[in-house]
Amino acid sequence: MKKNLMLIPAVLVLVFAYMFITSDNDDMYNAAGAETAEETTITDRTISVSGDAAAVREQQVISVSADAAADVKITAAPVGRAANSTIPDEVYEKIREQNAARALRKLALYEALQASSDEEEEEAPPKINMVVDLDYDTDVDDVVALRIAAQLHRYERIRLMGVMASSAGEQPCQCMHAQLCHDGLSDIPVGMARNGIVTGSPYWKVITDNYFSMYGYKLYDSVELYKKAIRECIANDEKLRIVTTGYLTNIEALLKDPQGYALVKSGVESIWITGGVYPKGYDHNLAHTEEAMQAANYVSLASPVPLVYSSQLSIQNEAEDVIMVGGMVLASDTYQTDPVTLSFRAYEKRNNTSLSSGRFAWDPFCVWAAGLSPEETLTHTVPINMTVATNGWNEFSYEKSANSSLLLRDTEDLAWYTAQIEAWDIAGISGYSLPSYAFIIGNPDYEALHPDEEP
Ligand SMILES: [Ca+2]
Repeated sequence: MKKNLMLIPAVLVLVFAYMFITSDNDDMYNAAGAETAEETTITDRTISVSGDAAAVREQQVISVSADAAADVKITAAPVGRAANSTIPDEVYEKIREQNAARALRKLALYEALQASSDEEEEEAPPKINMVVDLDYDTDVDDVVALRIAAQLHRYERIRLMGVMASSAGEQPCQCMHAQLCHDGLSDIPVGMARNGIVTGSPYWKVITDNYFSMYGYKLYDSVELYKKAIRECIANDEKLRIVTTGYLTNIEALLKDPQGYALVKSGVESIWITGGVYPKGYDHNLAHTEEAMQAANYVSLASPVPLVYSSQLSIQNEAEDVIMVGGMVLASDTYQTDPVTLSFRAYEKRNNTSLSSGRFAWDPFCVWAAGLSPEETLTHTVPINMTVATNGWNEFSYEKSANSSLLLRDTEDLAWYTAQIEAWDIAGISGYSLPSYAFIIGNPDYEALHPDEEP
């Protein structure tokens, strides 16, 4: 079981790596004849399309339909692009062409999967209903975390039912929507903080300027969006998993809402919280302001459902080496137009620093671990209680019967975690050069490195 689950990300990466590597020299899949800015018709088609092809939807920025036996129509979904976009026309055109070619490859893959699914019946892993609640402001690990959530949704491992901002105002909401537009997920609803914490951001403007579109933009009050998502889960006889990478102010407001507490109790499976220093220390998310501290304490004491804390231990070992992510995006983003790249460059400029080897993986690690199985992410939990003292220091204390738990890694091989998370960061995102994919293939195989760990 463990072996099979661990194979999933490896297979996923290999499939996409293979598709990208083989595509560029393969005329069979090349798009031809861009008729309008938004539409490309494939005329030189040599793959066969089954009757279900009309239902196939390229999940990134393309929809695919077969309206005649001989033609496949590729339609680019509207990608936000403000008048003051800094990304040149020819770059957009190249990205669109790559998307069209990728859509055809996806059709081929879809058919191959259809054919193979008749032969062997593999049980699909359960899809997790998820809302991700980000501060998405000063630091860039939130941008990578949102990318991971989008990717897990695109690859049907989670159902991303909404993203929330815990920093105040509509700006972070517009920016998150802009990033989701780039990733082809403009229909994901966005929740604005009711009692958000006022911050600023080096990257809100550049991502919003380039990718914001009103298309699909659905802005809610965060508490209302939480309630909507939970009610939807309950109606389907399912539960919601909440993941936070910022302040807990939205969750506090939800628990204090007249219907919120009961809804959480009956419709939320767990709340995963990025934050905390083990065994004790100062953490930004839990203590940045008086409101943040109060929210952290309130949620830790009042939550009727289990909390899972992803503390600094998740990404850092005893030697204080840290799991870094995002570096591969920077290195392989051919046109330097990915929202992750834009945010990293803006952060570098503001802080006069270099992020070429990535940024600390605090937020992405938590989303990644919450979206996959412990077997796939090599993680486990131990029961724990958490409180925040008036001086802002949090403290974790082990208690066998605690309702909450601390997320821990199974191994100190930090490079393995970086490679896994980065594979999700860039899999199937257009505009990426080949070396990054070759690099992923070249990563050491975990089981080969740890032959004794398998039973
Ligand atoms: Ca954050």
